[in-house]
Amino acid sequence: MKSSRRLPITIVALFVACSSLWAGNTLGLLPAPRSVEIRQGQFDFCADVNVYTHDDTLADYLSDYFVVQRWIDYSTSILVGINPSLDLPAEGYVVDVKPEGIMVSGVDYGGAFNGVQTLLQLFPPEVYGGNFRGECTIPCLRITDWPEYSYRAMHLDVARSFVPFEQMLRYVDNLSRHKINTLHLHLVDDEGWRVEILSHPELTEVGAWRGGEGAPLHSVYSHWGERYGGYYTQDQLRTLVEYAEVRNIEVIPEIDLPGHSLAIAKAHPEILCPVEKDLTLTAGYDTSNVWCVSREENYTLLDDIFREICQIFPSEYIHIGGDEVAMGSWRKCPHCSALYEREGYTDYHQVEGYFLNRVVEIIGRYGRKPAVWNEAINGGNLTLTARVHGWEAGKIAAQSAEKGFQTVVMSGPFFYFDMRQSDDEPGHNWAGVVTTQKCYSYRLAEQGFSERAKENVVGFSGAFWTELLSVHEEQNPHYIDYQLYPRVCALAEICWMPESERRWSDFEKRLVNHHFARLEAMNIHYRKGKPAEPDGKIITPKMCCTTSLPMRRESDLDKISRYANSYGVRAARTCRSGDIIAYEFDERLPEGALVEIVTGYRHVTRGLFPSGTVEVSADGIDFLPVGSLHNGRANFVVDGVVNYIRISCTTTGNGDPYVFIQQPIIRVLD
Ligand code: TNX
Repeated sequence: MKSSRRLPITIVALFVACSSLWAGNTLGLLPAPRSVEIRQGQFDFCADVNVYTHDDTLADYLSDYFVVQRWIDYSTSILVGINPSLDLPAEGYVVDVKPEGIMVSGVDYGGAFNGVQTLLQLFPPEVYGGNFRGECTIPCLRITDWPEYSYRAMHLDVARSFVPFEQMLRYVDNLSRHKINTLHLHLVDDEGWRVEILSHPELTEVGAWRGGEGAPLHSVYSHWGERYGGYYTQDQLRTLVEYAEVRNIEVIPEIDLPGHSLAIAKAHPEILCPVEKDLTLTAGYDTSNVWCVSREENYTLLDDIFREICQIFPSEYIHIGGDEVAMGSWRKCPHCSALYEREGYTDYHQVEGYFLNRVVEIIGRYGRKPAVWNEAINGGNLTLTARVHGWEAGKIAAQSAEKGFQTVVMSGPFFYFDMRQSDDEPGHNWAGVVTTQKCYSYRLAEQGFSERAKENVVGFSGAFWTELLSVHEEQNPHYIDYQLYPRVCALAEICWMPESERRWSDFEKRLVNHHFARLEAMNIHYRKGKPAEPDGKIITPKMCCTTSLPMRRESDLDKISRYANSYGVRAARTCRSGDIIAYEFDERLPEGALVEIVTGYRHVTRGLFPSGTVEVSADGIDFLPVGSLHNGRANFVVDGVVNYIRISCTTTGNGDPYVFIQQPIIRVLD
């Protein structure tokens, strides 16, 4: 919700806007504050400056950065306090710098915390190294500031890739430095159940791990054939909640329902609809992931789960999912289709609405409100108390707000930081290339929001889905930082600054000239710019691609043979051990050429050969191994006569009912 209390200073808004833009640039504050008045003189900071705050939590937090006194006396020159009588909206603060000292006052805890973040930005970046002992001068000034939106979030998917606990704390810490105040924690999905539920230990015993001997959950995305996963104990999650609270961040847990539930279904297959399944295309692996709506015992299990979730997380809202539900099983289920008839529904989205309303009732018993993904409102029967997260492209978020739902804007093409940042970089691609500038450019009216709908926007959220994290971390242990920063900086400002005052050119100057040095000092491995192209040039020698796999359309293989489909083409079933993909060239490949072999999608490691060998041959009879597949891929350098390349699969099943076939990329140095 927009900050409702308006300050008397709106009369001088124009002056304030100008001074804020100007001063923002000199000081490089990010997000830019509402108003900065620069005054005569300066405050000299040196090693014996003492900091005092009456708030013990803040004192602990500040002691990471400064020498903090536990008493106040004549030597105190930086004072941080909470003053509820300040005439400021929630989370607002004032920073007053005078020659004799600095006063940071927040209207509430969040305000004081935000003020501290601004204070830190007035120091040289080394302040982020901790225990700052340097000398510096800070110009006398008065900053008055408050956020435009009360919901300023980043999301983190810990299901697809397991994010170690310590890394999660670091994630929170760095967000808090950007005045982000919410962590939306996506705790469970098809690929993992990551929260300990004491009354149901089987959920993590089975659902927290995938791959390895006899595991009910198959390998996916990375670590093929190995046991991979992990979960958080309730104690850890409570520690996270406290750690985040100190940093003015609320953790909102998400249990994604009724779809995306393969991990729990592996522990409790009875939660699924009792329908016949044809598993030939997946070599026997059942990927059904939607809860049966009509099975009453399901709601008892859900009650057990949410009772504990609500004990761990004190947040007002609990996210209950609602996205991408494959409704086919409900149509086939005798009980769910009977429910459909009985309720007089006209659309299966209403069945989803029914299920989610039951879950709303459950969390309501524990005093909580529901948050959902935007599809949840498609049936028209979901309770209006739900807060809706608009993630799909286009006018989806606007429609939710127009219908009267409190709405969080997290539209994929602007705020999905799992998307790539240029064509050739790692990342998802379904929402296009998401640059920092693209994120910064989001404007509500341009995205279909009416004045009325704007009133229902509670804020913005970036998303970080982690299908690709565990794969890319192998090469780049700083993949999270690379994907988040500086896009989070843009998000932070969108959440903080009124839309009418945002200027990309001004933001970019502050980012590059001031904030990059801070990110550096925070030890964030942010993206510094477009990476260099690989050396050499790509050639497309005449070739014919064949496979032992049945194709959906035989003609698709011709496209691969002509290097005419860089997206890949789809075979009609999963892989089996012994499957072959082969490329036969008219002429031998140039000596020294670098060949990149990919099975599966290009950007996403799915639909691939989980393991296999790559061999080459001069005559198509005698083959020599040149590599084995890792995450469905292999590279080799042409050494000798190569007229044939053959990829042989050594695993049956890849979790999907298909394999994607790609053209090889052959690169020669100039
Ligand atoms: C869509 S966003 C999803 C996620 C994926 C994401 C990848 C949403 C509610 N569903 O399950 O991880 O795209 O970008």
